[in-house]
Amino acid sequence: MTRKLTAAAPRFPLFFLALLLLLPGLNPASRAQTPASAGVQVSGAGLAQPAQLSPAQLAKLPRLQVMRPDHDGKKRTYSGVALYAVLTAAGAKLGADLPRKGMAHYVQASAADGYQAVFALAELDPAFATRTVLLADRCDGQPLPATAGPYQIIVPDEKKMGRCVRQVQALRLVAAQP
Ligand SMILES: Nc1nc2c(c(=O)[nH]1)N[C@H]1C(S)=C(S)[C@@H](COP(=O)(O)O)O[C@H]1N2
Ligand SMILES: [Mo]
Repeated sequence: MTRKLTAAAPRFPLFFLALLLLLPGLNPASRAQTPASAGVQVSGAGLAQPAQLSPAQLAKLPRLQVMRPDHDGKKRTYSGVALYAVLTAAGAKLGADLPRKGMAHYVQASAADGYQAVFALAELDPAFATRTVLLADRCDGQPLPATAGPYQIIVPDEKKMGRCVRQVQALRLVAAQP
């Protein structure tokens, strides 16, 4: 009888702790990052305050297609919106509205797993670039797999895929420091 009680007692606090972790606000794992379904956050230089673009807001931007091989060399057609259009939709001041015409600004993209890549702002600006860097949400007509989506940056003609950031959560506009 006594044995039974001592064995059960330590389980109780653990049970309640497990219950508390089910509450999203108290669970460190769910607080660490915005859920992917929340869309994409745009912040930094040129913005009065950070903007959280919802999937519905992103869906309203003009859609474009980009063809490139995937990591296995298979030719794929990605579709989505221009990364530059995402910045504009967030209300970011860009180009000539930035110090030094934005020539020393870059966009730092961050993913759910902490992976990051940067793009010079001019690389994304249609007034400069001859290619479109995409915030894709579809590949060959299908929504991106959970491991890549809901949003992946697609750089059309780059030989390696290192800057094709999967599971993009945030874009930050940064001015290079002198
Ligand atoms: N979020 C995230 N995106 C990422 C990476 C990563 O580690 N995390 N690796 C990059 C690299 S180095 C490559 S080659 C491709 C690989 O894409 P794949 O895993 O879809 O083949 O994703 C790129 N995007
Ligand atoms: Mo890579």
